[in-house]
Amino acid sequence: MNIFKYPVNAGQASRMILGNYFRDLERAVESDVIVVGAGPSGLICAHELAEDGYNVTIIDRHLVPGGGIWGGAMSFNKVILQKDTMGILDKLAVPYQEDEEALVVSSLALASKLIFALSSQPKVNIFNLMFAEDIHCTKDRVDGVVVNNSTIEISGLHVDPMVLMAKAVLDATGHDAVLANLYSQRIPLDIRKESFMNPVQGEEDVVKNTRMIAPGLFVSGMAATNVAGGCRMGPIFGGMLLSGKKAAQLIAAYI
Ligand code: 48F
Repeated sequence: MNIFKYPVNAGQASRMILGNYFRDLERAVESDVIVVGAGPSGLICAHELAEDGYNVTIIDRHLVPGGGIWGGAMSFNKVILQKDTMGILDKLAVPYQEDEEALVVSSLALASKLIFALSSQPKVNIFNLMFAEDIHCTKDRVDGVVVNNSTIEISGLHVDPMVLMAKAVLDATGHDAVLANLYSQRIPLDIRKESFMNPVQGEEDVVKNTRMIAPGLFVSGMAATNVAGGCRMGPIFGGMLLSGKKAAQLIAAYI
């Protein structure tokens, strides 16, 4: 007597995975917005845009989205947020504790709730293990991302990429500001590199520096800090969330 009344065989599983994955990937060929980098600022931006009805594709080069959230500070899995961000945490059902006039959050809870919120959004496609190796431009306007599989990047093999198109692209790649630097290699931008650690200043800087840096190309989070020369801020994450929210507003106004 079998335990499963509806057994799934290997061929079925392969067919369903391929069919469904490539259906999503084909949908992602034309999005409203592509977010490169699934750290806190990119995830929040994608979430806000999807809630406003935009089709969003997020790619991240790592196996697990979440960027720098998971590790907390020095691998101690807590992050700190300003009380001003309580509303965002409540909306995402992220649990927190108040301490010293700030909020203490499990980095595991914050990362997993954000990822869950996005993977449950029908307007969002998330592709992990996919990296941006270049940008697609039409007359200096960024309108796509050149992507490849991360395992190809790791192997060092020469395999040609593909292009995903969008009306706007967000560089949320963190400290490396990958897309801003790729753009600047062709059309120089004023990229200043991030400044010394100063969380109070850095948290203000990251939100203020979230902006469009070239037609169709926006920066958020540490990428915005890196471009504008703002201060580092370490394991305080309120600025990242507000940066993602601001990026979503700017992008929605642009497209
Ligand atoms: O660095 P990251 O978490 O981005 P963020 O939104 O947040 C910064 C904080 O985590 C923390 C901090 C808080 O005060 O300073 O550092 O600015 O996540 C960036 C994501 O981008 C991915 C990378 O794997 C990471 O998950 N990424 C980087 N380069 C590429 C990329 C690329 N070329 N293609 C795809 N993904």
